Amino acid sequence: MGQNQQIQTPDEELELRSIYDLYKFFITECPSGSLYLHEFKRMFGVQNGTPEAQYMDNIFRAFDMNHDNTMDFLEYVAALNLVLRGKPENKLKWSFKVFDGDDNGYLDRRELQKIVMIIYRIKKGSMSNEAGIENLTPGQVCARIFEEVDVNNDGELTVLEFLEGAQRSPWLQSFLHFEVNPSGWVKKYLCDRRRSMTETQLMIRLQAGRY
Ligand SMILES: [Ca+2]
Ligand SMILES: [Ca+2]
Ligand SMILES: [Ca+2]
Repeated sequence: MGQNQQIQTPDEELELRSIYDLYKFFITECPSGSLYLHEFKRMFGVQNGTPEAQYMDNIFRAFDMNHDNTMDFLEYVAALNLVLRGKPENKLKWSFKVFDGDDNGYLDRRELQKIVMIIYRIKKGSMSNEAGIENLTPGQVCARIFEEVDVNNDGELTVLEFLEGAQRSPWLQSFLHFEVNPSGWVKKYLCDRRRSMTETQLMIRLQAGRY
């Protein structure tokens, strides 16, 4: 007997539910339909001047696909869908986009070193053994990534080199898994929001036109 019905794991259900919630939150936080960087940071409770804020700068730029310095609803949902539900390859493409500070399609040492340093600051004191990077400086992490991934040795990584390198290198996989976890931020944000506002309160505010 064939099973035509797709079975969802509890995690997948949670993710679908999260995306639905994010639709609602976007509408309430951002009724104009466009979100600026400072609003994006405020939404996730990130303070200016912190390493998290620097990371958010890169994330925001990756979301803003048409480069108009605002994030619209479709960009927001497309990116979150990728972050929360994307295949591993798409998640890697996303990481590449976040790392590629000037968005020119190439990741150079300066860009990589900058993002690795930000990640180190965010994770300060909690570098674990799982990624095997606990004894490496950001410079050493950066050098090792280039050593493993930059196959044509031209000092820049293309998306293809990055994807193939991550497939070949368990070390890089564990590093990326360890540090690139925006879905964790999203889930934390949703939890905080659920705590601070019940669905009923949300509906009342919406109906009252307070957003
Ligand atoms: Ca945009
Ligand atoms: Ca670049
Ligand atoms: Ca290269």
